[in-house]
Amino acid sequence: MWRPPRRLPRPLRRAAAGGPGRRLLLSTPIFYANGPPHIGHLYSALLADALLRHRRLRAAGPARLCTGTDEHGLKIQQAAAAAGTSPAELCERVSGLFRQALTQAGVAYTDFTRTSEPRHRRAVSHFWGALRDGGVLYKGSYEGWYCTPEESFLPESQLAEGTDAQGRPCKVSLETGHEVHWTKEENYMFRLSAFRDPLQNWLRDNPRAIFPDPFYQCVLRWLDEDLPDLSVSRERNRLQWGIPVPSDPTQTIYVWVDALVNYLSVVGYPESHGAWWPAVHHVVGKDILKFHALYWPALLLAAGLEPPERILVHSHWTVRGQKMSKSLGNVVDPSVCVGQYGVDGFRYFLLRQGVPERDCDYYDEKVVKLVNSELADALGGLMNRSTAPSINPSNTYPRFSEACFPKVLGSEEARGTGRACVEDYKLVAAVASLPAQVDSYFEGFQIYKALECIAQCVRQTNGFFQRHKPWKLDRRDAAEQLWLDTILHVTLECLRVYGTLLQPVVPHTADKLLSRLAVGPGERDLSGLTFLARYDGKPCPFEGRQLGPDTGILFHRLGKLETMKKRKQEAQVPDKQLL
Ligand code: ME8
Repeated sequence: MWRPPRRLPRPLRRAAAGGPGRRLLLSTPIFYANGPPHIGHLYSALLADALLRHRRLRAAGPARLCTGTDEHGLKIQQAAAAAGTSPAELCERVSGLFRQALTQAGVAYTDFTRTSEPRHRRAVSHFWGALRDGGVLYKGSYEGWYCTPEESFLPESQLAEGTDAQGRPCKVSLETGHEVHWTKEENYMFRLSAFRDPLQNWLRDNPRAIFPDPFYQCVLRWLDEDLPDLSVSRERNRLQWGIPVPSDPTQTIYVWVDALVNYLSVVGYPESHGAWWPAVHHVVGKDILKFHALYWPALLLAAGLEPPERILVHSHWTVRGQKMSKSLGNVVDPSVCVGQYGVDGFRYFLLRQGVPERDCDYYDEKVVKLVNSELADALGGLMNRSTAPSINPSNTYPRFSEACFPKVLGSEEARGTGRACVEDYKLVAAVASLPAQVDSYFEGFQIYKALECIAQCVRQTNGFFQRHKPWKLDRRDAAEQLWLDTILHVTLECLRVYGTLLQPVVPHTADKLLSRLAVGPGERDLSGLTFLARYDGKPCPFEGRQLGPDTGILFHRLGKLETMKKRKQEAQVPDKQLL
């Protein structure tokens, strides 16, 4: 019997995640082309997009973001039949909807793979050949409960009693509630059972390979349980819509093997993938963790390749406490939301409220409340107040006075001239440490925490502004003028840091803010980000600079829900109603 190596080759025992100059491939799942996109799909893509944008700002090395559509399998075949169209036509249409939804939400993907593309089919056939040559495939008679919506055989432990569409008793998937069907076929099997040790070794040597930690622990537990071999093909007479097994046209390659290989085909497998593989971080929902954390690394090892560097897992969005589903009619359409709340408004909401470790609930009122309070009022209000002509008539980045804001509170030199109070020093300390904090939260896949910290600092800055009431200071008095300028200087410095750090999440708003502050394109990256240099006795390149043109309100408050809902109805795209 075939046995995989007990230990992984040396290069596999590596530290997780990317140092400077390294390439990185970020991926989203490729989405099933059987129905239109919803906010869950967009959430995965936004997480990956924010990671990509953040990495680019750190100038951490070349990076790509791949996404796409998963177009083969029984699920698509049946959806096409039900819609009275061909699988190819259905996929063409749905794939276009995904592309459109991602583009509309500003997802800066560099690659979009459709599994029906010839380059992908070629990669899958080659990958199959590598598995076959590695001796990890065998033909066997397989029988079990198949769940078509999950495209997966399920063990008894994952089944429950339920009812079918006609109300008759049937077996259903415990996790998703979908009906399962007893299936008996001749299939090719993959010796997954032989990969327990290599997988355990991989995870032991790379404790940050699956993130956040609860999901890593979950995979370790799965590895202590039964690990049966995996059926990796279907009979062609049942499933025609897929890639045939090379040299056995009676079988179609299992859609999950086909789909997972997209991460390789996109980087030129089998010829040129070496430039990118295995420097890959997969962003996936918890529903497909097993496929990415068990099957995929095992398949890669069997094909002579290394497992991915990291798998970043997130939980699910529910809608008013319920699972999103077509049958409940509560699926939230991302393009409608983007139309309603704006690209940045909706991006901010999903990334600020989405917590990878636990499910999050969606409802419209929550978006309006959050976006209005944090983007429109707190951030936008601060920018508008601190740049208003009434308070800053010269429209310049004002000067900073060390006498008003001495390095040490209550220092001898500033006795009599120091105006800053304890809270102001706390603000400066908080903002000074913010970039490093945000960096580490992005690195730890906790973008929501990064945003929480920024929001907290914005609140503190508003407190600073409010506390010192610069609008009440008398410009005719030189000492007052100096303090007024200092208050504005500190506020604009804070805003410049927030604008820079928010670029990966709200790119348009951040651009507007930075442009208003006259921060040039070459001054917006994170590697060179300074804060309040003058406080540290260093020159500030912005001091005295003419501000950018006033382009109005930074972020418009969202209006009444009823008005927006009306707009939402008008925005329904007829094409989607067909699906
Ligand atoms: O599983 N909340 O595709 P899929 C958050 N084609 N994210 C959600 C979500 C929700 N309620 N629902 C879905 C497939 N997602 C396969 C993947 S990859 C090689 C093949 C997101 O269209 C989440 O990322 O069912 C989840 O893993 C993915 O969409 C599933 O998309």
